[in-house]
Amino acid sequence: MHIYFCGSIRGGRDDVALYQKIVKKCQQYGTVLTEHVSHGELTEKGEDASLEGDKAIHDRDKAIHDRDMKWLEMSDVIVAEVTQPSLGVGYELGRAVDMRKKIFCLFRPSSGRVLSAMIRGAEDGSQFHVRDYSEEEVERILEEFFSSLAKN
Ligand code: 6IA
Repeated sequence: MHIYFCGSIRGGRDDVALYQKIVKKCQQYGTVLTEHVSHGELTEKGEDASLEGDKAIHDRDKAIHDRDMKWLEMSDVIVAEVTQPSLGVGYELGRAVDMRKKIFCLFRPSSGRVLSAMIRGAEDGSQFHVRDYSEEEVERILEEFFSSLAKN
């Protein structure tokens, strides 16, 4: 199984340790195409943009976008940690809905945030799922999700 993990990068890296936990758990069930999203050394700024020209930045970002869209097409399941708001994650989820992919969003109410209505409201009981959780239960919740997939 190919799994596409979504987590905030330029939206902020506060939850990167949790992304690592999620990716590690997902790897028990398949190949995580976007493992780098959980890498601690990937910061929201990335390479020093001041050393690059506009064209270089555009070319690099286009390459990232196009590669990610290819991976999204290839994936069987999308797992997204959506607590830290991220334009990129929202975009990926919208594209994944359009591709009719199976989507599992994880949100932590303990963050004090309120999840976007465009994510919460996309829940449809079959392809798009949103699950509120706390960090201690993340592994169990992923186990439940992947075993429910095996039954369908
Ligand atoms: O808007 P965000 O950056 O928070 O979007 C994060 C989401 O977009 C993740 O789920 C990734 O799949 C995707 N994404 C965004 N940036 C990258 C990236 N490099 N490499 C791969 N996927 C990405 C950005 C490096 C940059 C900080 C120099």
